[in-house]
Amino acid sequence: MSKQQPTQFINPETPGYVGFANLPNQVHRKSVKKGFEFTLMVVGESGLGKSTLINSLFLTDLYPERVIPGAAEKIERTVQIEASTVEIEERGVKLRLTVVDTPGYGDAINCRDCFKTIISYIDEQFERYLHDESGLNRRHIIDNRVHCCFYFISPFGHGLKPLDVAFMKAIHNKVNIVPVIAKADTLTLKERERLKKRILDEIEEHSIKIYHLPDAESDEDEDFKEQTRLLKASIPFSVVGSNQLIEAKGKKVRGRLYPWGVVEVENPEHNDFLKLRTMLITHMQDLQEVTQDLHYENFRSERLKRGGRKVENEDMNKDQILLEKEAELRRMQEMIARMQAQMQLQLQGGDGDSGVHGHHV
Ligand SMILES: Nc1nc2c(ncn2[C@@H]2O[C@H](COP(=O)(O)OP(=O)(O)OP(=O)(O)O)[C@@H](O)[C@H]2O)c(=O)[nH]1
Ligand SMILES: [Mg+2]
Repeated sequence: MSKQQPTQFINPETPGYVGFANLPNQVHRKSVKKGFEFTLMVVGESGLGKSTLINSLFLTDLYPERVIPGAAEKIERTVQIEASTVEIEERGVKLRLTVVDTPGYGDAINCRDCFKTIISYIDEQFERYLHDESGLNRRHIIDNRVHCCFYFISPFGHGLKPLDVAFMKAIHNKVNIVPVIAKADTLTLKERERLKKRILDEIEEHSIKIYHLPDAESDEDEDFKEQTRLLKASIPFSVVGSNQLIEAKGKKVRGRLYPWGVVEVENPEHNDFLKLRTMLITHMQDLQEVTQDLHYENFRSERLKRGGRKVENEDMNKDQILLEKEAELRRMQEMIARMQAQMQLQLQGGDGDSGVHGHHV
């Protein structure tokens, strides 16, 4: 890792300071005035630390003085989709952040069901937005569309699993995927680099579309350009999460205590957690724009093609269509049988001395 990284990704002020108020320097003032509405989702195999990470990411971290209900030290297995919304204000800039935690899937081969609820959730938010957008009160639509999805990849495998490939492909036209390697503390630096490369190769090989950070505009300052380059080079971010505050170097830090030392979550030398958060904050607006211009547009045009039929009922519709087709086929077969019978009758009746002797049907 390069020597400059710590200064670039370290939290500048209090531990609870995220830094999105600095956005005016980097993004348009317009959306800063309006405030941001942003939804982040986490998806991946069970036990990879999704719930732990999102707790570290914003919900508890942001309010060190407040007790957040549900953010207990020990996180239980997530069993249903849970969306929590926090409204944060930093230096007059408002952010309404929703974090959608999803139940991790297991090793079962038939995981279509767990895919389905997550995909339906994404579609439902599009659906709701479309509905609100075509309503009368268009000025005050609450945007709950999923703007970004952290896809958790196991550090224990040798790359992507078939399920990862299938899942990412199932959602890549609906949401901005940011791949992350979970539990990076279980990997050596060499192993991390190898796994990162492998995952990127496999993403390419399987034509999985992940979110691409746009290059910094030429008029941005050099620091921001350098930051963007570093962020790009870090994908897939390898992260560590923890809900424990540990004494290290005389202060309390979020970390994981091992016999040989402490892995600090917010130490860029230890893992990419801060890079991931910086990426999210500095690219919040771009993630929103891609959601609107690409994913939502996809959804909308699909809906129009279906003549307004709901996308969320896709599978149900497929079954229904199949049933209808079968019924139609049966009707046609019956019709053909009737026509054949009639032709036979005509043949026998109209051409009496042709010597055809058949039974009347
Ligand atoms: N080594 C290590 N363990 C972690 C890390 N993050 C979380 N864990 C541990 O992994 C276990 C599972 O964490 P969870 O956050 O519940 O995982 P999850 O992905 O939300 O799991 P499901 O809710 O079942 O999908 C817990 O015991 C965590 O303490 C990490 O970065 N490194
Ligand atoms: Mg969980």
